[in-house]
Amino acid sequence: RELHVAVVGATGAVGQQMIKTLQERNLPIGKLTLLSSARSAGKKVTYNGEEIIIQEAKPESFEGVDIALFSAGGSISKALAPEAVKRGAIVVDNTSAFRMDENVPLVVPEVNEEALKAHNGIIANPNCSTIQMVAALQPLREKYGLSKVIVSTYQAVSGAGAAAINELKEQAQAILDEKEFTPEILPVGGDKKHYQIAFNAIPQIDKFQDNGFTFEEMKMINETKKIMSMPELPVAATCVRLPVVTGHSESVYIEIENNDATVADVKKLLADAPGIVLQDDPENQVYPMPADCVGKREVFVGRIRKDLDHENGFHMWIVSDNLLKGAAWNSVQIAESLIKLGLVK
Ligand code: 11C
Repeated sequence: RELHVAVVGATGAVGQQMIKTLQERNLPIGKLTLLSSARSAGKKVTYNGEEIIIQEAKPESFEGVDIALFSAGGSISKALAPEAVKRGAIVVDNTSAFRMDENVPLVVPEVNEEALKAHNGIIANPNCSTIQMVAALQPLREKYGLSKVIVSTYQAVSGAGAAAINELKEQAQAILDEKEFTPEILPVGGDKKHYQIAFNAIPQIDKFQDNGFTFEEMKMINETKKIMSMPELPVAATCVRLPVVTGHSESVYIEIENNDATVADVKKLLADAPGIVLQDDPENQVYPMPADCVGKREVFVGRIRKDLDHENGFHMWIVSDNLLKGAAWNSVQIAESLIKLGLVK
């Protein structure tokens, strides 16, 4: 049967990619409802040649909706996701509001699609930097076992939303024009200080926690353990914002349990893994870069090498479009998995 799908946060950086991804994929959509905060309501979006007016999201907006994709910020998800579920919708939520709730599956289909079967109406889409990392680590974990993960990220400004993209562009232009400017958004809209992002690197994404890690770093740590069902896995993260518009990059060090695996074995495994593209040919200077990943749904892996001191240690470089696999595409992929598994009534 044809489904009624809603997108909440339709005007945001992720919401726009959700609409585009729905258009590109073959979900049986009979009706698409586009919702947003009151501020953006009234705008028009063209979907499959038809003009749709974005409406303000309210509890009643979800009457008759089968699947609701939320990406309008944690407070809107907290207020409206339960309302959507009450009205019979399955919610795929792209905010951090419900991710660590034990009744909510946190899903990357290549890793833990089966977890969808235990859903109670809400499914959480993980943080973008977590998704691309676990998608690449899962095949290694399955074949060789995984005993440690240390990641440093190089994250794009679009992860912080459309306003942060504008901030980067305006600052870059101001610097080229030798004009003054005042940083207003990055590293975090809600924090006390704001810093220049153009021609800079900021080692803070989201707010600091009491343990000295930022919330983004804690998301990578806690979400990785939950998605992989490995609560004891040692994971450490350092998250850095770069003046890149789209495409998160990650330098990842892992230790595996098996000590016979060669670099060639790891490359072959990743080259054959679902959703992964191996781009690894140092002789010809082939490796993933964010500029090449924009608009692509896959996770790109390269620079695979064995640690020089630890025989079970490997280093790699993982890049993906943070708005697609990191957000919109993973959410739509979850919707596709729900349909495939017969979980949409
Ligand atoms: C960033 N990873 O790049 C963040 C954006 O928890 O879904 C995603 C925030 C989230 O700023």
